[in-house]
Amino acid sequence: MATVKMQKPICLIDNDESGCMCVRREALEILEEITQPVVVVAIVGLYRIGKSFLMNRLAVKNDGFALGATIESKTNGIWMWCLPHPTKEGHTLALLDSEGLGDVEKGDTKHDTWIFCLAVLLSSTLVYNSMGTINNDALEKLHYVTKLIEDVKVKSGSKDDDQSTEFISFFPSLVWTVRDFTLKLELDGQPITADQYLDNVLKLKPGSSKETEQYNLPRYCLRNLFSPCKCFVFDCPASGEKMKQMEQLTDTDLDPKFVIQVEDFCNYIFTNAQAKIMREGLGMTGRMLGSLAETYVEAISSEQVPCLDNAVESLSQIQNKRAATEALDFYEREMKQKVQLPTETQEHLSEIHTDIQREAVEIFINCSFSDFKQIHQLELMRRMQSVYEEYCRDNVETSREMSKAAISRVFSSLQTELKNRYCMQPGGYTDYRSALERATEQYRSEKGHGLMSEEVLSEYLSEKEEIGHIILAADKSLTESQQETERLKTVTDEQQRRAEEEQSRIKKQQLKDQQRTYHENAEQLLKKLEKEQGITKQELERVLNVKMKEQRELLEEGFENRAKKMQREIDGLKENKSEVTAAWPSLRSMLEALEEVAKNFLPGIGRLALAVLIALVILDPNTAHPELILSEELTRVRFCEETKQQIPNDLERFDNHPCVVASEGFESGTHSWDPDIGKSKHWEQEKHT
Ligand SMILES: Nc1nc2c(ncn2[C@@H]2O[C@H](COP(=O)(O)OP(=O)(O)OP(=O)(O)O)[C@@H](O)[C@H]2O)c(=O)[nH]1
Ligand SMILES: [Mg+2]
Repeated sequence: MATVKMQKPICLIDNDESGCMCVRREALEILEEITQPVVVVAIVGLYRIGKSFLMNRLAVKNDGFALGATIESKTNGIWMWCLPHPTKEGHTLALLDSEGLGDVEKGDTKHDTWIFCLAVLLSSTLVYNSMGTINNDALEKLHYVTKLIEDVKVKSGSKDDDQSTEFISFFPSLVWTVRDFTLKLELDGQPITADQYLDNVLKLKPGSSKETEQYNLPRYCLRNLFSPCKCFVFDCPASGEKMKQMEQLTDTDLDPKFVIQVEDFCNYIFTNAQAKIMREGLGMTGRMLGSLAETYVEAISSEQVPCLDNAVESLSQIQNKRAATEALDFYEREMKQKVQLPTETQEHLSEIHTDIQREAVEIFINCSFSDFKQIHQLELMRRMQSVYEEYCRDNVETSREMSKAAISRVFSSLQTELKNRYCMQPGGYTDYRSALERATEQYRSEKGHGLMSEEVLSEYLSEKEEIGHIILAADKSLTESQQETERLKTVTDEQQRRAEEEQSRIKKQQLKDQQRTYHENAEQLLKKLEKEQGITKQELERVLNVKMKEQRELLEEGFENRAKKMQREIDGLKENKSEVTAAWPSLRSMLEALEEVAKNFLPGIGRLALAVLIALVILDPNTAHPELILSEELTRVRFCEETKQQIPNDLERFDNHPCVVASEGFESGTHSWDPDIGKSKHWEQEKHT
């Protein structure tokens, strides 16, 4: 997986000559090269308060993002600097420095809102930079958050509903940095941390007057949308004169306290900022980040309301197409490199194909997401199958040609003898037969004619059958001829059997290959879906926790109505969570749907595929003995003596022996399952129908 090390930042998002927002081609080209997951850290905040300076520190540099010593805004649009992540191996750190908000000279609040929106939507960690203290003013200036909710939709078509629950899944975690912090971190005479300070500032004011509502709105939005919230406070970096040439200052010129605070901040970001994750847990690569930026900017510049769901969908289209192309390229490249035609057997070609196909499917599965109805996976399967079939045809053809060439070489002296009629004399038949057998033996002992060697030999020998009879008749008496004809029949039958066996093995193998193709795809898809279900559940759990924490705080602060309203969201989330678990059997129907389409180009899977469809044996949690721990998706069980779980003493539950009932419904077909027992020494399985 590739990363890049940019020497200096470049502009990612800017306005073109006509004033329209655009994504810079050079930046997209750089992102295109990054196939690693990216940790995207963006900074936003009012203009001229050291944002670019802080981002340079994250790049472990003094200069890079341009700083300005005048009152004029320095950074325009969004700038990008991609570097290998200093602590997370295999990750790229993408720093996004944004234009300062609220510059009265520019006076374009709409533009400011979009810059803010893009920083939020593209980043996995958002740094909000403010000056002095977190006062009401700083919070109110964060009205871009409220704007964001007005200007962006999660789902297309949704209008007035509270989308904050869905927003949380798309939103980055927030780090608040306060520069030139002048207050003492104390509350009621007790020292507090910067995080507690932020928590305190975000507390709501009781009451429902217009002013109070206005006061509460940004706080409520922040608490509701960003989780977790982290805060860092910084002292003033240096004296006034020095600050004018900050780019040239080394750490020794700066206030040591400030240096430590910056170091703490950087360490926190390096350790805690996570890679940007797409839905279903797929880590976003640089390439995907580029496509995402393009999609959002396109929506903004065509004055549409950016819709997060649509953006994700169009990103998944691009990404899945790309994943399928990459997987197919890999398959074609590897096959070209590893296959040498003709192969000695069909099995040999099949083994190479199976191994390469497994890796190709892996490439696709690892790089794709939200592949609706498995459209791209099926297309990849179809195209790989067609390439493979072409290899099979070429294999037969090449083997035919080589076998024919070998036959004319090996049998050439016999041909000359036949031409010169040497065999048409007494004893000629015996000579002819032994010459024929010798040549056949030599032909068989030579390797490299490929999988059609017996078939081609058979064809050749049956062509020669008639001449054999003529020689025989000329040489032997009638009785001897009859005896010999009978003996020859056995020899011919044997040869035919060999050729037929060869052909039937080829056909069987090709059929088996089709079933393997289906299985490989179905298995990898199933694993991915299992993983995604787990991630979806975790994400729901996380959002649920955020909401419950918020609800608790609302209750503590005396906002009972809001807390009640939040209960509805919480109930909805809980329902979603149980739906995810209950949706488990639907995975099976998804696999059946895959099979239904795959049958069109893999006719060999026929009904057999249904019969060997991976059985999802679901364990029944109501029957599990308390010492048995079931996996979340109810497909695995673990014995744990130390932890006797506190679970309801159900009537159906095993209480004597550590057992659990697993069930699966079948209507027809032969079914099999392989229990994976790991290193367990004691286990038993009983089948009841
Ligand atoms: N008071 C103060 N000034 C700072 C701090 N950090 C940087 N500066 C100075 O602030 C000026 C602007 O710094 P930048 O990093 O360019 O600020 P910015 O927020 O990126 O500015 P824009 O891109 O124009 O919005 C420079 O002269 C820095 O020396 C700080 O923590 N406190
Ligand atoms: Mg700047």
